[in-house]
Amino acid sequence: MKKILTLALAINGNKILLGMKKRGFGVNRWNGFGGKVEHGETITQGAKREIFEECEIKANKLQKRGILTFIFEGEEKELEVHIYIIKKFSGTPTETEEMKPKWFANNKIPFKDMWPDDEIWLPYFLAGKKFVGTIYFKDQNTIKTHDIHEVKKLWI
Ligand code: 8OG
Repeated sequence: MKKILTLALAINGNKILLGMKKRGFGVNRWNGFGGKVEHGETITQGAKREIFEECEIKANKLQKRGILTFIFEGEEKELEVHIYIIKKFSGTPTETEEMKPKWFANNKIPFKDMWPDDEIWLPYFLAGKKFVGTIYFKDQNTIKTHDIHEVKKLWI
């Protein structure tokens, strides 16, 4: 069973916008904004809806940068996460019930309080590259293996 999710991050100069997840999957970790795509919406529409729900900014321009599949040992579900950069937005990132947004300098990204895979793919993201790959988790804190590589184009 495969679930489609979104994840969106904004960059401003040498800063990146993350949010502290206050509840649910990935609680107490800094992450981009996103969640499950709902029936009847496109993946990009789902990304925009989640960004607004989680930090009250309106994403006017998104660009897809990566597609990662997360597989957890012993679990049937697979997560296919579509990763976007928010190229233009209006409004001010605002704390909601789900996320507390904060800008971080690119050289002070709080990796120890993030999903362990972020250290692997964020360098591609920050370098403006597109990427695809699969991450196999032993549990939510431990990666077993991974295979991520740069691509010239994303087809979906
Ligand atoms: O709707 P929900 O809060 O469950 O969505 C989960 C969010 O977390 C969604 O934006 C996708 C994101 N996410 C995962 N796994 C991972 C991961 O391993 N790393 C990062 N950075 N984000 C993840 O579901």
